[in-house]
Amino acid sequence: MENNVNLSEVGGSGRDGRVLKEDILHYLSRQTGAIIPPSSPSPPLSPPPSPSSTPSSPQSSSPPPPPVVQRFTEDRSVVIKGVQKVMSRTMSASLLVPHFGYSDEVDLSRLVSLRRRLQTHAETRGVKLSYMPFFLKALSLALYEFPILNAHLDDRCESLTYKASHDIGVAMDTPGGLVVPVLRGIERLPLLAIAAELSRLQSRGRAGALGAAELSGGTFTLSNVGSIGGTYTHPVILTPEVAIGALGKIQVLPRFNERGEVVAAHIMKVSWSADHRVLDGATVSRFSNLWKSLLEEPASMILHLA
Ligand code: CO6
Repeated sequence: MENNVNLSEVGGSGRDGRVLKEDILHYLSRQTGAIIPPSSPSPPLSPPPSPSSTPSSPQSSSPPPPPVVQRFTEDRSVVIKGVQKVMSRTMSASLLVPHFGYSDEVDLSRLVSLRRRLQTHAETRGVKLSYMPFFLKALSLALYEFPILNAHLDDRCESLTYKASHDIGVAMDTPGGLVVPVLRGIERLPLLAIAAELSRLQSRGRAGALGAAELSGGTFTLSNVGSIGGTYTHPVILTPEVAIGALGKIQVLPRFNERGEVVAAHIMKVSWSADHRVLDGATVSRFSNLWKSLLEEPASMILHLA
């Protein structure tokens, strides 16, 4: 209960398959990517790396060692469970939705310099200010004008519920796999509070400690896969939501300024997917234009301060 572990997913090594404390510890260590203690009852997925390939134990200040590459010398089957099982279930349900995609590029040059200036202010308050809080705040402002994108559609496509609260799921890459914790009521939160909440959820995600309540009830999803790489993608809608956005890597690329000169611009691609049963391309294009304009002229967000 403390760690929100579903006991049916834990193999019991006790008498008659009873789940023991060490089974739970073993299960949690696998969720968090921690090293399984040698006393663990289950065998590892593949043979341990040879001593020559084992990285020496790092000093506390040194960067983490590169991940050990596991080479399989024979076929192995593993049971799909945990985060992967949830992903398989939700993504299969999503494919029943007729998706359409819409993409554009955003010039973040002004945002890059604004964030640089604000970062020190955030740090004095103990908060790490990444780009995500700006992307999320602009998203919330755009959803105010296009509430149909912040809605839930029932299975039979008979009822669309416009959601009052902007509860935004953020795709997160964790040692246990892809999870989507939800930042609730971001329409009411200032940038610093969004940044702090995102950091809190990231730490819980890294520790494999996110509970069902933090992982459900989103009204829209944003995936910043660009923090890893990529440009355009095709994100998959998390039902009952009706749209999702995915962001590519911010790249310095040549672009023309208003005087026709070539300048170095910070360009990010965005890809939206929307449910074509309730949304059309023109609506998503207008919504995307508004989100993009807020990020290209980030000072304009001040106009919307409560
Ligand atoms: N481009 C370039 N650099 C970036 C970007 C982009 N888009 N986004 C963040 N960053 C930088 C960021 O500024 C940090 O650098 P410093 O400021 O110098 O410290 C650095 O990357 C790390 O950022 P961090 O990940 O710590 O924080 P951030 O708030 O930007 O992102 C997060 C939080 C939870 C979104 C992120 O950590 C994460 O997990 N991203 C991966 C999400 C993912 O796996 N998505 C795939 C879902 S499946 O979408 C999908 C359709 C398919 C492809």
